[in-house]
Amino acid sequence: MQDVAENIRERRCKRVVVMAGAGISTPSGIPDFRTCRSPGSGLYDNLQQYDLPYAEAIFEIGFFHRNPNPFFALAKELYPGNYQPNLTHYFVRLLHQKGQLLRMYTQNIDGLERHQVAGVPPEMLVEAHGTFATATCTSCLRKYDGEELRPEVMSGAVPRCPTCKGVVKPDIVFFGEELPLSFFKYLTDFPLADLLIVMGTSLEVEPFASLAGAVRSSVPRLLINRDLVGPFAWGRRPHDVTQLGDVVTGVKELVDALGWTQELDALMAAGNSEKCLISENFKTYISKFSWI
Ligand code: CNA
Repeated sequence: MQDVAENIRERRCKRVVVMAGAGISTPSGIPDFRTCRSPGSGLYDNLQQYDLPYAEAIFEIGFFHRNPNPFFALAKELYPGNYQPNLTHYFVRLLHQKGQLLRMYTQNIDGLERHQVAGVPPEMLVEAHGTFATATCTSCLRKYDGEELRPEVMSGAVPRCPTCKGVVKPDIVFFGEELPLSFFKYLTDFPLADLLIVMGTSLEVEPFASLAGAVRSSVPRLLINRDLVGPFAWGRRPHDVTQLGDVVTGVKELVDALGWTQELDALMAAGNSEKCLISENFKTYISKFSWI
């Protein structure tokens, strides 16, 4: 870890690729699939009432066409605005601000990395499994902004296209659907990368998982995760580094070793106060209508 930190600090690594999964958002309060599978998790318990044959059915396109209700129960929970980014998301933004991020590849659909949230610009981010920010009618293919669906999703209804009455599906990639074109940026990014950071993922979902093997064999790969996963468990390379345990603690250690702690704290504080300012402005705006 110290060597990795030194390489970043001394700017020997200037094309860092980050691969992330649900584990970076559990500290923000969003359960990952593992937690979802275990009874006792709020999300899992919520989904029980929908009688899913198995947890992953919620992301199967065939199941969705038969019964979209469980997916929209999850969508209501995960819709942008319900959760806040944590230190791991801001670390990626800081890496970008330092000019050392080549790209972040995330499997997450919570949007916490995004420009409007943790501040990773769109061109730096590949949301490999899609996003709630846009949506498409499953019948006439009309495009929608995610915000247009918010009232229906939040009221627990299945959003319908006003034109054809088809179900409008957020642009989340379901099992059995094509990955977004942006995913294929990996073809040029990974051979260029000089460091790969993998965090908060079980590396079980393909084709995303295989990207971990797409960097050159001389390139160091750093895993920050609760457990050993993918090639870190079965195909270690000489330059691989693993930091096992809580992801926030692991990233914090890296940030401390980099000497970036103050900058990261400032970035997070600014992010939080921006949100407070927005909500204060909103409160002021709303108070003007208090006579209603
Ligand atoms: P996963 O299969 O649930 O694996 C998560 C990994 O993160 C596991 O190895 C955990 O041990 C590890 N982990 C969880 N919390 C922590 C923590 N605090 N510190 C360290 N390690 C931790 O999730 P993947 O992302 O690998 O699987 C891909 C699926 C999950 C994608 O298709 C996602 O769309 C889907 N998913 C996304 C979200 C989200 O957007 N936040 C939530 C749940 C599921």
